[in-house]
Amino acid sequence: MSVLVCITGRNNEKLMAKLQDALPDVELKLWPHCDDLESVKFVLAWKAPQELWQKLPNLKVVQSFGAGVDGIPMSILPSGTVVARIIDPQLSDDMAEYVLSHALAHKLRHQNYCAEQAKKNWKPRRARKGVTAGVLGLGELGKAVAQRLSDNGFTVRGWSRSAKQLDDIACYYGEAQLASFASGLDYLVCLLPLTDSTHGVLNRQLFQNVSNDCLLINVARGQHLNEQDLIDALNEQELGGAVLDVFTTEPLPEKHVFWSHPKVTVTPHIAAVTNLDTVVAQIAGNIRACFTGAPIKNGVDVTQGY
Ligand code: NDP
Ligand code: OXD
Repeated sequence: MSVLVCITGRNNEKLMAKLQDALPDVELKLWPHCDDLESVKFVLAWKAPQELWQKLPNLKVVQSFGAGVDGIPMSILPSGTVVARIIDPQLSDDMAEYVLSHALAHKLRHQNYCAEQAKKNWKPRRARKGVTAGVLGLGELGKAVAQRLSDNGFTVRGWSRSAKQLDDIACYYGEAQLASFASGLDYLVCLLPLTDSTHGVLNRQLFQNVSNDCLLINVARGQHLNEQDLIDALNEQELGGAVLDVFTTEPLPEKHVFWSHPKVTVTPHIAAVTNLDTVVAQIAGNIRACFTGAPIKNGVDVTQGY
């Protein structure tokens, strides 16, 4: 059995060294240096090229290098392949901090004061009053974000696929409750996985339910957002602003309107970055489990796509 690491767009030297330290007896191959794809049973993947997946007839486990699994085309994997992802309290904590910091910055009008400073304008204003925040997705990250916002004085709602009961969070679920969930929100955070059902969920219809001063924070995937709907909603004062960490095309193209829109804050997909020190043991554990037939941890439901 062989293990293939196929992570593109980053330098994998440290990861390979740490994984090899954790698994001294295992031969790890790093894409594209693998001439025997037929023997591969375990793939650690992130932004793997599409052509790879067709060439792995004996695949048993795909481990995402991140929390999301949308880059793994589950429908074409050999039947029975287990797909696992990263679940890490540090990732949830980082995400909660990112969202809270941007929500507070909007409340306290930090961006306005930066713009006023550039013009040498002394223009004091009160903080924004609205504190109702809604989190789309109440999974590992969404729950942590909802709790952090609630702990910091926000009134929080959450929306998920199945019904939930959480302390301090008003829980909504399913399509039928989406409009009530969104009604009058001052902050709208997206932490849904990208699936056929969530693609394009951040659209004009949803924006028309929230308050006109609402801050959208998209930290899930770029494809959740209808970009033109966002620009129209911002330009027509239907939304107060947007913080975007994820984009349909990453890196965000130089000419993209988001870079210079006065109501948009762009960050380069850094809201919660997979931490080598905390995840290597988790990944190595799943590689060992694949060898021994033990249960794989943090598997997703391949029929639901998350
Ligand atoms: P989880 O799988 O733990 O949670 C997903 C949540 O979304 C669940 O509450 C689920 O509902 C809900 N959901 C799924 N489909 C629907 C639907 N059709 N309608 C309503 N709710 C739905 O995911 P995580 O919290 O771990 O991660 C969320 C996403 O965050 C990742 O998929 C990834 O894209 C993104 N991410 C971004 C990062 C960044 O740096 N920007 C870093 C890490 C992740 P239910 O509970 O009922 O199943
Ligand atoms: C992830 C991400 O899914 O970084 O982990 O986006």
